[in-house]
Amino acid sequence: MRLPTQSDDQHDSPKYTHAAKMVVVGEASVGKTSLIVRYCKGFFNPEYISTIGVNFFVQDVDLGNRVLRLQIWDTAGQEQFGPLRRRYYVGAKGAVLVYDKSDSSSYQRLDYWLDEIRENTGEVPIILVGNKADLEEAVGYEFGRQVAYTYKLSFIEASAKTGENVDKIFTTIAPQIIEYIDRTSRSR
Ligand SMILES: Nc1nc2c(ncn2[C@@H]2O[C@H](COP(=O)(O)OP(=O)(O)O)[C@@H](O)[C@H]2O)c(=O)[nH]1
Ligand SMILES: [Mg+2]
Repeated sequence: MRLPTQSDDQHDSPKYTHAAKMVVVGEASVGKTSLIVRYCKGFFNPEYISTIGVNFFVQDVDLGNRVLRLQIWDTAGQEQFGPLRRRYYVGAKGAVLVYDKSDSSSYQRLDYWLDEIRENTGEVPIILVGNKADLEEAVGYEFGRQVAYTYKLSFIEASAKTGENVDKIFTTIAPQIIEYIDRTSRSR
């Protein structure tokens, strides 16, 4: 038997080159927690997810030449409490804004969420996500794309249930966050 050594340890956790906090926001029940759990844990389980209630997950995003250690913050049921939520944004270097493609009411609240993100984080990169792509759609691709174009956001449609495009959300925003960190730390 061989005892574990420090080099085993390093092998298990690849070195990251950057680290950042990122928030996931949007109306209640659009699938924010489901997307985070799908990405970080690799499964979709509605019953378990509703009871998690943790504040954040840590996940390394491997971009080949760089690795971003993301601290992904979930609102954990705080969607309704505007003033309390301000603290949640402190230090965030990126945001995922989620709406539910199968429910137009969440789409109609996007400018409210965009205002809140911008007010609390400034010009951090944001990716807009139309979730629940596996269901019958109420909000077409063009509608999401138009909001993204107007506000200069990245845009993707995904499904936490099937896993479609979920990794792509994070591999799309990660290089933008790295670029944002490098740019803002140089200018200080
Ligand atoms: N069909 C489908 N249901 C989803 C998807 N993502 C989340 N849900 C369901 O939508 C409900 C709300 O999801 P949840 O992750 O708790 O939303 P949150 O309030 O934004 O965190 C749950 O019943 C989920 O199982 C998806 O991509 N497809
Ligand atoms: Mg949630």
